[in-house]
Amino acid sequence: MQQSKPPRVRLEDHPTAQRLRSQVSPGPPPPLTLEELRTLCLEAGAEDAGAVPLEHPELLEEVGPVRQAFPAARTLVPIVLRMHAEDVRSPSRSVANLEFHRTGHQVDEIAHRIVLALTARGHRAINPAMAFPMEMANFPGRTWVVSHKRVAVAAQLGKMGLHRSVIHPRFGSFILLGTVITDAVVEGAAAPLSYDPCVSCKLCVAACPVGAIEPDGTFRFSACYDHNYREFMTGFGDAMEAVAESKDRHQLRERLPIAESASLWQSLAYGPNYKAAYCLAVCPAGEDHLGPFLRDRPKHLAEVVDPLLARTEEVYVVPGSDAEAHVKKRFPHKRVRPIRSSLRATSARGFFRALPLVFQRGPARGWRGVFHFVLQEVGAVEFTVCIDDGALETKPGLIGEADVVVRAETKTWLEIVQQKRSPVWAVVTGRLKLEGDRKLLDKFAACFPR
Ligand code: B12
Ligand code: SF4
Repeated sequence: MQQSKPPRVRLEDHPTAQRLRSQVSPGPPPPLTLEELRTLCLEAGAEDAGAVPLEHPELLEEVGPVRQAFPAARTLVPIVLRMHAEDVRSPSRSVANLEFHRTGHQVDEIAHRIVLALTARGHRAINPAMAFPMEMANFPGRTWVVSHKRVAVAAQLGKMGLHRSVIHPRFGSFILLGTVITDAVVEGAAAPLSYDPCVSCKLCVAACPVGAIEPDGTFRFSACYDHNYREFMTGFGDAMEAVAESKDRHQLRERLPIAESASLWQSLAYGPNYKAAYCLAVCPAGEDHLGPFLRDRPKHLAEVVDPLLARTEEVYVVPGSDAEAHVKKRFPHKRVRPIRSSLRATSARGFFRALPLVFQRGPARGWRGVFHFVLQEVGAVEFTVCIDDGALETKPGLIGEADVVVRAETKTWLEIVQQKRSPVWAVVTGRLKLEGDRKLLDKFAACFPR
């Protein structure tokens, strides 16, 4: 028998709507003072906290992604949690990784408590992840909702260290960060930090196995990403490709030794594990850590830095990269593990944006070339790349006189870059049009090894 549907209630007649309409509207909550907000955060478990309006001039790049996640956003509330330094410094990386995970989970929990406390006071708020999960549909572009480092620095909680992590004046480098995004208006601003906690000792430069931190502050993104993040998304992709390309289990084991797949399993089961983070481990900055370093620097070197330098370990590098040259020269006792980079562009603009992230200074030294790219998608995407004795400059549009002009469909060009298609095939079939010195294009390719 067919059941008759109950009659639909109009919104005006709905009992919930009627009850709510009969109540007096609470009106907007009063603004919070910075001190009230800090107290709320500290009570929730944060060890330091601040607030900064979304319109802060240092946060321009954050506005789009933050509003995308929370259109009502007005204020960003950075929080700081301490890690236990001895754990992070242990040469047994499982100990360090446990501490990263423990503190990371706490950041997410505490940020959530702050969101609930703000909600109870009538403010709307969300807490994006400390790290993961991220917006992987945007990969390999920006996948994070908010840059916790930028927010913490803008709110005067610390300064960016030479190692490109934030150093807190008291807790030093042993911190993880979170950010609550709220529609609350916060009155008051923190006084600017009067000094930089980084003491310029450059131990982070010396300790990084892949040379990701240069003494002048340049951060080699791909070096850190390829090695330290081996068991995150990019290394996992490379491991899957090894499975696909191996003809049998013996060949697979040459590319993915048993200890590595066990380690990958551990990361998948218990949360991804970093391979290094030595830049944070060796850092003596911050009131809580500088004392022992000042009193006995050789002891710090012997007990903290040297054991990490002396570790025999796999170091994951793309063949032809600066990282490969660095590990071979500085750490001959570490084992070089050649891998394929999974940082691969999927659009012309992505290719252009990724160039500074995967650029290698070594193969770019001693020559100069200007390259014009005209890649066809829906319309043409044009950009100029100038390589000049180890330096890279990229600009939108076709600027200056080119030594080489590249014209192709974006799809064809990306397939050549990813070694799916040969450039000779593409030229012969008319899919790739090259003008100028082709040898320079080989030099160009060497600066972006895959
Ligand atoms: C992307 C990212 C990375 C990248 C890039 C690191 C970097 N220096 O920015 C990689 C994978 C290499 C990385 C490594 C690590 N990270 Co990380 N990472 C992030 C993330 C998601 C965003 C960083 C960010 O704001 N970048 C933008 C600007 C502000 O950074 P920048 O230094 O000016 O820019 C450099 C790179 O980001 C890159 N870049 C710039 N634009 C773009 C765009 C795209 C699409 C990409 C992919 C990269 C990129 O090039 C720049 C120059 O080299 C944050 C979490 C979050 N949601 O904020 C954690 C975060 C920065 N990471 C953190 C940590 C702890 C680490 C590691 C120590 C992990 C570990 N245990 O080994 C290492 C340290 C490496 C180092 N010396 O920086 C902490 C830092 C805490 C602190 N004290 O500041 C954060 C804040 C996580 C957290 N919630 O606490 N990380
Ligand atoms: S290790 Fe030394 S140079 Fe590097 S960030 Fe820390 S204090 Fe600065």
